[in-house]
Amino acid sequence: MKRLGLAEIFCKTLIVGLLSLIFLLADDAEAATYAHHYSDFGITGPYADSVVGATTPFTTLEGETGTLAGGAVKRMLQTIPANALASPELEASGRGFAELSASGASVSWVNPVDSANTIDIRESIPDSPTGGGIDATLDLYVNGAFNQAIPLTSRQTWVYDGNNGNNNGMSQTPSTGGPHVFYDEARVFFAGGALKAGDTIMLKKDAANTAAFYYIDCIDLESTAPKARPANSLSVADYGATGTTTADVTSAFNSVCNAARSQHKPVWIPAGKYYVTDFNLSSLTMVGAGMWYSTLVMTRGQLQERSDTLRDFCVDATTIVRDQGIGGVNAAGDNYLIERIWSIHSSTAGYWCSGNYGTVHSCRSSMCWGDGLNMNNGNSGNHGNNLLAENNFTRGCGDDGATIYSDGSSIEVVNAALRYNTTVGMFWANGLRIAGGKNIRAENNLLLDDVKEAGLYIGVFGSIGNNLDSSVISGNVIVRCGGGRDPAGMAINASPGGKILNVTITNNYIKNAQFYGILIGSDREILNVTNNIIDHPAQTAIWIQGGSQGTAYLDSNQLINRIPGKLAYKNDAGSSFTVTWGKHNYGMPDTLPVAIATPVQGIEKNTGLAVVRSRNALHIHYFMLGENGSAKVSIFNSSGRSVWCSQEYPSHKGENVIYCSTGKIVNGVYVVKVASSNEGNQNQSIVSRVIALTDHK
Ligand SMILES: [Ca+2]
Repeated sequence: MKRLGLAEIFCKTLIVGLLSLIFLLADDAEAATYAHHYSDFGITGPYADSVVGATTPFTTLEGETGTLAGGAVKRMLQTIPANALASPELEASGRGFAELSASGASVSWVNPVDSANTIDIRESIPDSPTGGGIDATLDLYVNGAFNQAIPLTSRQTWVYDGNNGNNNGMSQTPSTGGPHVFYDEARVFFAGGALKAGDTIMLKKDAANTAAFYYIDCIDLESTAPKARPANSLSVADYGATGTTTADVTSAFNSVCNAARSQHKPVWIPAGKYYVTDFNLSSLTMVGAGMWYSTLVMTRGQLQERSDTLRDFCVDATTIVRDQGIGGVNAAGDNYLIERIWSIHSSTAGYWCSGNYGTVHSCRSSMCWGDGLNMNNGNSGNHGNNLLAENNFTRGCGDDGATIYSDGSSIEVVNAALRYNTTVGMFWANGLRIAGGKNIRAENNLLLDDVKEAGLYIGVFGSIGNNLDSSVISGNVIVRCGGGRDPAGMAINASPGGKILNVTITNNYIKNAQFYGILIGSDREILNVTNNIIDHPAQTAIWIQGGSQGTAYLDSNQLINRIPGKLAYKNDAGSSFTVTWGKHNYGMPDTLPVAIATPVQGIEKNTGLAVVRSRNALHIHYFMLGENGSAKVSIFNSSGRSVWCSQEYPSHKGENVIYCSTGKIVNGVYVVKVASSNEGNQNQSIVSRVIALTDHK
């Protein structure tokens, strides 16, 4: 069997992705500056330089990696809260932040971005005692000199779920209990102009900064410039909207849109802030001066996009809880493009998109109470064909970060893709979710720090969704994900009756899953799971829940950095879920507990000795009980002659591993023996196992 190399697969994916990226960015004069690579997550080898997630024009610096002074405290997630649902650490990017509570406490960084003129601060300040939030400032210094006081608010954070397990509670009353949604973002320009690379940025709690605490999760730094007005455009300023007051200018937007539609001209939104309710936006192009410059503040309704092009502005909303139907972009129709829009504080999805040939590209969603972006078939008879969400960035939203959703009351979603998107810290649902459809793809997405559910979820939308008929999940990187509601880096699950068919899961990297690496739990699945890496899961790497039905083929997957005592694989569904193992898995399933008939002193009787073969080596795992000591491994052929033996290795309590190159060992049957002794114990313990080496070509 020819094994398709990881590098080959990643390169193909990357080339396809980059070609489409270049095409879509052809008119973008603003160069993207920041991309994650697989090497950022400890992936080595020929594909370490491949891009994953969104390439963004901003660079993120974490609060917990800043320089602390004046009594500032670095707070990292130490233990997962008992319910694994909410804490300031759990909701933080990187699971950590800098706390500024003491007067004079500060966090600072060296600016890496040349000509940085904007900063977006992800932060948390306290709620008011009776709920509803407070306002406060935080002082910003540049190179040690006071630069500006940044206004912050907690009016759109701090809701309470009552500790009832619902986990999306929206009570504004602190006495309800179960606080969550701690972080908002403050977006400002640097007063006094752009910073140079190498300048020092400091956030400091001075006497004038009256909040009891400031949790600084991270900052985004960016160099941006206003975009030019398109030729032949109609400006909303000429129809009565100045962008300088909080007066409602919906009528001006209706007027300019009607005129633009009849004259076949684009609408121009000059820099400014415009307070609007839903207006008649359809079949036209609307562009702004950039997402940092032109802002629509939605006080009622959503942007109802129908076969339009929307580009280069921000849609903010005044919502304080979920499901008020305010804010965000609601897209349908044909051939639409939503590009470089920033959706903030919408009460539902940042982007809710159905129709034909719709694209959401290089957009951002922040603090939306619903999905960051949702590509779907609408509800009640709509459809979704050839939908693409690419290179988008979502942080701190309240449902799925990026999702494809096929509602059973509509025509099934066909040909939809999520690729090169980044999601960070979704506070309720999954980082990325595939919920039904046909020819669905999730490729090269970066999914970080999901709070309550899985980093990447594959399934069907509740009891009302279409089956997932075919899907490819490839090249995604999932880090520190899985929570109390769905405890896995990757979860594959559907409600009873839903079917998950023909899913290929390949080349994904699941690192530091907070519970399980991959969780399978459904009543009908057909899975092909190959070339994935599960790195240091907190629990079992692959767990098939009781009651699951289906089949899975697993080959060339790797489990690395397994925590001693945790299982590689567990099938609680028994014969109702059939797993077929290929020959090239590493770390599984052969590291399953190997029963040793007789209790053996010095080596744990229930785990004993396990041998895993990779392409060129044997990985000989053995377990020490009680105390540290030493061990020596020998391999004998079927005639009893030693063909290899190790040195006497110092060995520690728990799991140890010794590697033996198999380059000079021909195929055949061998006996592997480990002789061990604890410190101070002269009695050696010996366990052995018979293995068969066969050709791996
Ligand atoms: Ca952080």
